[in-house]
Amino acid sequence: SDAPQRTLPLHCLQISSFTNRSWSRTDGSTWLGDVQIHTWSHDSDIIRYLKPWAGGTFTDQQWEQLQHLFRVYRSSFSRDMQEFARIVQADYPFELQLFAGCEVHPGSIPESFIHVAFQGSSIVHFQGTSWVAVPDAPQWVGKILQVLNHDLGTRATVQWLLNDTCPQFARGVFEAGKSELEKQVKPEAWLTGARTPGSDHLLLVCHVSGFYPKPAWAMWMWGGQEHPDTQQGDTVPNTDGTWYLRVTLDVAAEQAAGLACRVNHSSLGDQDIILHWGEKDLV
Ligand code: ELG
Repeated sequence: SDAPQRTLPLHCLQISSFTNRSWSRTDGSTWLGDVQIHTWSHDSDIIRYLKPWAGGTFTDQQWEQLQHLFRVYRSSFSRDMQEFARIVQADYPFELQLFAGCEVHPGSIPESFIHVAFQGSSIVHFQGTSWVAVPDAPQWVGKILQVLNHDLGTRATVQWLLNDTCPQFARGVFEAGKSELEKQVKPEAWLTGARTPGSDHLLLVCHVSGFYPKPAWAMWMWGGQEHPDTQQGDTVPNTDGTWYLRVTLDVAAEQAAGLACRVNHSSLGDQDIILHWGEKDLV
């Protein structure tokens, strides 16, 4: 029997900015989990690989067919949206965002989607065989969908992209990039602290950086217990594909001694990093 195959969601983002009746630009990107694998610039005719394995298991011919499809799509999309903007008398500038992708689950059918947003709000998605307006979409969206859903050729192509191409590509690109996608990179951690002006408090910061994958855990500890006043930061990207996290603690200066920061990440196993606060960490 086939072993359950773990994969990652494949996501495509498209941003189209319409400045006036004659000028627009469309840019795109493809992501496998949190790793960007393609970029599609307005300035370029081709979808560019950001990873050597970004073609997945597609043949050059399959990839060339898709490049052609998306070239035609991009110019058709700009032309069609300018035409729709004229029909519904939309105000410039406006922005359309497309969020599309699929997720392949072991042992069940793949889930695919396309969501379209206008000026940052969801208006339309593709469901089954046609475009559908979201429940609270503006009135004019219905008018446009009548036209869009009339194009059976495009609807068939969208179904093919969602149901066949996307899952097939997602499986292949995950296989091709597996070793990089499943890499484990250990974090570095360090402490800084500063006096809070006008009080006898210290703001202590525990920095955790350079780790992959994204999930990480860090806590200020006091007497072997998690300090309840620990403030969790967001995990934000570094420029090299790794992640950065910080946790902070606001304490009275005399309570700082004896504090430590504890860090855990999948790359560390059960070897947590523990850093003890010291006067030397004051900046
Ligand atoms: N069709 C040419 O987004 C999201 C990926 C869609 C890929 C579609 C690829 C097919 C395509 O390029 C355009 O169609 C002609 O040529 C085709 C063969 O190349 C067929 O023969 C087809 O029958 C024929 O008509 C077509 O122009 C299409 O409309 C391009 C744009 C598709 C699209 N529409 C869309 C826009 C969907 C939902 C929501 C919105 C935004 C509405 C808000 C407006 C202000």
